[in-house]
Amino acid sequence: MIKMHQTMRWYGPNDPVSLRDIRQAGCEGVVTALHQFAYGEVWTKPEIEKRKNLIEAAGMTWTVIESLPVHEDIKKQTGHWRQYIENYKTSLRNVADCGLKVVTYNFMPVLDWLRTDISYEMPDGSRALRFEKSAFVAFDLFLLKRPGAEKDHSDADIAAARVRFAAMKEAEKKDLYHNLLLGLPGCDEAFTPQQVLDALGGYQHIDGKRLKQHLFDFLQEVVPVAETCGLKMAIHPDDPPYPVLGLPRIVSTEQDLADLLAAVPSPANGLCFCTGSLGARADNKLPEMIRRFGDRIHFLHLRNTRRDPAGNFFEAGHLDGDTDMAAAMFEIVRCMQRTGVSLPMRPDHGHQMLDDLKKTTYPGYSAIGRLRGLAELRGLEVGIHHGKNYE
Ligand code: DNO
Repeated sequence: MIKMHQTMRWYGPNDPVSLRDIRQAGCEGVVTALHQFAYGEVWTKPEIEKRKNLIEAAGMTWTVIESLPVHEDIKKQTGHWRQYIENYKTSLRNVADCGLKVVTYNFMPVLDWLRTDISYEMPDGSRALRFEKSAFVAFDLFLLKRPGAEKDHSDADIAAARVRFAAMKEAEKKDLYHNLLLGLPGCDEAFTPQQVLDALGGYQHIDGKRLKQHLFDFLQEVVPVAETCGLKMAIHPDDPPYPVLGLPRIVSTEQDLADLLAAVPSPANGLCFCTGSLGARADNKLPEMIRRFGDRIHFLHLRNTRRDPAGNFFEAGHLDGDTDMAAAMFEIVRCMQRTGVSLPMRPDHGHQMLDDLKKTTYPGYSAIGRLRGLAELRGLEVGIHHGKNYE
């Protein structure tokens, strides 16, 4: 019986959640990245080894790199993009030489993820991440003041955002602005609206079709290197999975996934299947997608969201929310028995709860909520194995 390989994300030695915590949660592996390197820089072998040794000394393996970031120049094909692709290849060779096997990355322009609220109170007092449509539209129109933003929102959404914004206190506006920019690289700094507008402006002439071509060009370059050195690439989907702030998004739907897998058909060109990101769209049927793409899934982020008709969603408990996690897990279990591959997984995010309510951790990455998620998912998997009905 093949089971998932359980991991948690670790942000490195400064993460308030320690390797020991992760080990005690029952993890066999860790997902981490060398955040000390700027985007586009080559990851050097001594630094990779150093991180690997730390993890192994704690009794686990460095199972997945998340992320080896793709420089904005590569996404836009501007500036030094060719050099950055060469650097990326060198980093791939270096991590492979150090024994690593799976590399996660994304191709989202400018912002990696977007939430309006990182401390949304659940009925039981725990806290979750949330995306609230009106607050987001208010940010776009009234805080960022993005030129042409009105064109991207319906009249009804603009009217709702106006009402929402009028009722906001200054502190709430400040939090909203801060939260929405947390997905920017180097988000510890304070970005001025002009800096953000400049970054967005870099994509003014890049529509979805063109960005997709840029992704395929990137894949054509790096996947053969990954394949030769025994690495699997795992692209993370867009979060949320639709265009935002006038930016194209191209890894959002079943068709997008099919396109990028077909563009470079090597098994080294695969997916980080994030049920939380993909599940924020009602038209993504996750169990069917796992069944279809199973052979090319190299990493699993398991998380759930609850959507509403107004376009809001919050991160629900791992077994709650709109994704039927049991059905998704059933397909994962089936896929692994068929391929014989133990897929690395991590419980993606978790509610801030219990003692963690007093601590400051990376948004979504407190220990106890993730431990709860992992325990629930692990139990679900064992239950499905016990049923032993993979058909
Ligand atoms: C958020 C994460 C993403 C993810 C990257 C992968 O919590 O899932 O930031 O790490 O998109 O490149």
